[in-house]
Amino acid sequence: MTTAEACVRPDRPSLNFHLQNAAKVPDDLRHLIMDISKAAKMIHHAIRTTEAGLAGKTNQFGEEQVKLDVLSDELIHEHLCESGTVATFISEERKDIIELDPKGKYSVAFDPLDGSSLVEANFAIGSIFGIYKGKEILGKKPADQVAALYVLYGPRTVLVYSAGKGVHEFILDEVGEFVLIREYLGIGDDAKNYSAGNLRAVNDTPAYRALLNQWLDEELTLRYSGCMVADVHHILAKGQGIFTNIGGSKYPEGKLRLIFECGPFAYLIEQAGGASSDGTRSILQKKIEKIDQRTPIIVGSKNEVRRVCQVLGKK
Ligand code: AFP
Repeated sequence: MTTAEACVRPDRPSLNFHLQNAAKVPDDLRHLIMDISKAAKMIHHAIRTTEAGLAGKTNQFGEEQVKLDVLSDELIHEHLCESGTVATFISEERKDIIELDPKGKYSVAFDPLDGSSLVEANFAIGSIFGIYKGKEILGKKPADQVAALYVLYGPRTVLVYSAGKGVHEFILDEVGEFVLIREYLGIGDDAKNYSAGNLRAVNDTPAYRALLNQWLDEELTLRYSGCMVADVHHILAKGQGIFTNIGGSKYPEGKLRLIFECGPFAYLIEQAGGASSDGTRSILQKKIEKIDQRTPIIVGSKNEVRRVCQVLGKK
């Protein structure tokens, strides 16, 4: 005799279980996210075992690459190949769009190691991924992402994803599994913490200086590490906060790139009930024109994003 038994939800659901049963993503997208998570486990290990020296190469933007940048990029490349679901990918460490599998349903944009200049200081660093349907990312908007995720390699390694049904956080446990620690992360409308990047811009953008003074006067708490993954994760973890990286003379559009950093974070933050803006409209609605496109970004608690846009608008 055979009896049918439904799978019960484990106390600590794995990423795979969650993707299948809570987010209910299509199987091929689940495989892709699981393969990305495998690459992240390798990067987690590499960070702990690789000497933090320079690789002596430069990336497409002429920036020096550290060994871990190169390694992380290669590990992700290998795992995207293995997934058999990826038509093309774009990495912040490469200058071209890479074609993988013509039958692949998805395209992936990623920053393999955000905050790599912090490696030698042993600060938290991360990897960021935006996943799109189809072969093309250029011409689309970050709103077209079908999923976005990041992995934060800090004192603990966590993975945070959204596939359009809330934002969920997993921790890498002692047996190498990503297990759920928090589901449906939410962001309150008001910010108590601020995280202000590209501060060199205050010299030629008086409104940015005015904004900083306002935060100082109001005694908001500064939380800024120099790694966007860690700084935006702080907002999601605390359920409030504001992150800015806006333009000045050195980086007229701010320092951060639409496709690799701002797009995925705008998707995650808006999924959690927060807001994103370039000063005038949601980051999710910006057309992706080129690989190295930068954009000013203001993300986090809704009321604070609105207020920052107003202050910055008064140039
Ligand atoms: P690196 O990957 O070169 O370390 O840059 C990290 C980063 O792109 C981003 O994660 C930070 O938010 C930003 O740079 C910080 O730069 P500034 O504080 O100079 O604006």
